Amino acid sequence: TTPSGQYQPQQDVLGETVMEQPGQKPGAPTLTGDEFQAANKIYFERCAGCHGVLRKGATGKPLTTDITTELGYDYLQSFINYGSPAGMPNWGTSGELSEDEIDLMARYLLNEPAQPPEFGLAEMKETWKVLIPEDQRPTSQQNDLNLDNLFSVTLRDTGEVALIDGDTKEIVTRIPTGYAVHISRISASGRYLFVIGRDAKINMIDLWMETPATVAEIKVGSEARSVETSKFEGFEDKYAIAGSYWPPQYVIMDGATLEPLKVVSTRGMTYDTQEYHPEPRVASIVASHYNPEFIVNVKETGHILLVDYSDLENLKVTALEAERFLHDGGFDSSKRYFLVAANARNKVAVVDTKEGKLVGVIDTQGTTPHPGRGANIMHPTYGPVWATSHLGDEVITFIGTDPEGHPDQAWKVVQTVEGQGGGSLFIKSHPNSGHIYVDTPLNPEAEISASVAVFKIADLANEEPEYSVLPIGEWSGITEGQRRIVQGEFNVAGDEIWFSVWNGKEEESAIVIVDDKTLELKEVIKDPNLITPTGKFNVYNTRNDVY
Ligand code: DHE
Repeated sequence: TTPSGQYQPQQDVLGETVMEQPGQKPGAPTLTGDEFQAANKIYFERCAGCHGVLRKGATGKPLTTDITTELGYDYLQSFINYGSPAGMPNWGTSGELSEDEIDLMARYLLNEPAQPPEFGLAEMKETWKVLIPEDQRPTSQQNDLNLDNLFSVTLRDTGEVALIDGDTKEIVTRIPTGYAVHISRISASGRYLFVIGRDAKINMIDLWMETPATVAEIKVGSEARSVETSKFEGFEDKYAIAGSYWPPQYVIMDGATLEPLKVVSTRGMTYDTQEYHPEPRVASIVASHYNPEFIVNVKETGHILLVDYSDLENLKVTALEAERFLHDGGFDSSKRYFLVAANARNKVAVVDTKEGKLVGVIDTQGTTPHPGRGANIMHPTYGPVWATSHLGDEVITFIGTDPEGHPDQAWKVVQTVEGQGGGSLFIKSHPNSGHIYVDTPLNPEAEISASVAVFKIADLANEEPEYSVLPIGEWSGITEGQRRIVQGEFNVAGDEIWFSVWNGKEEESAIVIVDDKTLELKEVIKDPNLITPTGKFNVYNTRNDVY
C-alpha cells in the first residue's frame, strides 16, 4: 500500500475507471480513478501538511472548492508551477512535479476533497503488532553503544531511521519505519525510542537489544506528526501519546507495548469565535516534568490541552485558550514553561506547566515563527531567554523566560536580530555552547539554503550583532542538487553540532559535523544509505529536553 492507501477513490458500481466524486461540482474536470488516486497521493505527501486534509488551510491558504473555482484552472496551474514568496514551494520550476502532475493537481483541486476514513480504537488495534513481547526482551543493555550519544536520524524518502553512533559516527543500523518520519522521542528511562511517520505509523524501538530493532508498532490514523512519552516521576515509560492530523485526535498508548488505550477527538470549537472546526489537527506534544500531563497543541482551534494521564478512565483535560495555528515549540531552560509558535498568527504562546496556566501570548515581531523546539541561552544582558527564527523573514526573536530573576523582561521580546534571510526552520543552542545556530533550508537563494548563520552569544550585547556564515553545503563536498541544510542537533557533550545536507532522493546527501568551539568542519558522514536525512535526535538531549 502507498502512504495514501487510506484514500480510496470511489469507483462506480461497474468498477469503471471514470469516477464520480462525492459532491462533484457541475463543470469541474473529471478525473479517472487512477488519476484521483495519484492526485490524492501527491496531495497527501506534498500539500496536506500546510493546507489540511479537508483543505481548510493553516500554514497554507484554504483550497476549498468555493475558492479554487473562483481562482480557476490557469491560476492554480501556474501557482503550483511557480510557487510564491509567501512560502508556497515552486513545485514545477524546482523539478519536483512534472507538467502532467501539475495539470492533474490543478484539476484535482477543482473537485471536492475526498474525506479519508475515521480511525478509532478498533482500526488502530487491527494495525497494532507487538513483535517482541516484554518478557522476551533483554533485561539489560546487550550492546556496548554509548546510548546517551546515539542519534536517531530520519531518512525521509526511504521510510527509515538510521541510528548513528555519536562517538564513532558510524551507522549502527537502519530501521524500516513509516513514511517520512517526522520526529523521534525517547522514553524517560532512555531505553525506548519512538518514531512517527507522516502516515501515522509508530515504531517503538528497543535500544537495549544487541542490534536495536522495532518491538511494537501501530498506525494511529492516516496523517500524523507527533509522538511523546510520559516523563513525570512515577510514570516513567508508562504511557506514549501520538497526535494526528487525520483524523484530528490523539491517542494514549501503553508505554511498553503501544496498545491503544484512549482515543480522544480534537474536533470542536475555535477558542476565539467559538465556531465548529471539523479538522483541528494535533501539532506538537510535549510531556510535562511538573505534572502527570501531556501538553497537546491543537492547531486550528488554538487550544493548548493539558491532558492528565494519571487516571485514563476519568480523563481530565484542561483547555487553555492560546492562539490559532499552534505548531512547534519547546521548554525554557527550567523546563517549567513551554513556548509554542502560533505560526500563522506571528505569535508565541507560553504555558506555565507547573500551575497549568497560560502566562502570555507574545507577538514575535517577525513573520511565521518556526522554532522547532527553540533555543535557550544565557543572554549577556537579559539573562535566560528562549529564541525562535522565522519562516517568513530574517528576524530572530529573543524572549525573556526568567520571571524571578528578570521580572521586567519575562514573556516579552527583549531583542530581535537579523539573520541570513527567511526560510528558517530551526534554531539551536546547547547549555555548554557559546553560540546560536540558525538554518535557512527553505530560502529561495541556493547559497543561503546551503549555509547556516551562527551568532556568538556574547555578541548579543550589541544591538546589531554580526554573524558568521558556515558553508555547510560546500563543506559536505557535494556539488549536485539543492543541498538544503536543515536542523542542527548537538551531541551529548554539547561540543559539536550536526547538520543534515538534505538533497533530492536521487542525489547524494550527508551529515556535516561542526566543532562548536572553533566553528570549523569536524567531520562529514557520507554513506550510500544516507538518503535524504532530515531530523536528527540525540538520545540524551531529546530525552532531557536539552536545547
Ligand atoms: Fe515538521 C517538527 C509539522 C514540514 C522536519 N513538524 C514538527 C512538529 C510539527 C510539524 C507539528 C512538532 C512535533 C512535536 O514537537 O511534537 N512539519 C510539520 C508540518 O505540518 C509541515 C509544515 C508540512 C508537512 O507536510 O509536514 C512540516 N518538517 C517539515 C519538513 O518539510 C521537514 C523539514 C522535513 C520533513 O520531515 O518532511 C520537517 N519537523 C521536522 C523536524 C522536526 C519537526 C526535524 C523536529 C525538530 C526538533 O528539533 O524537535
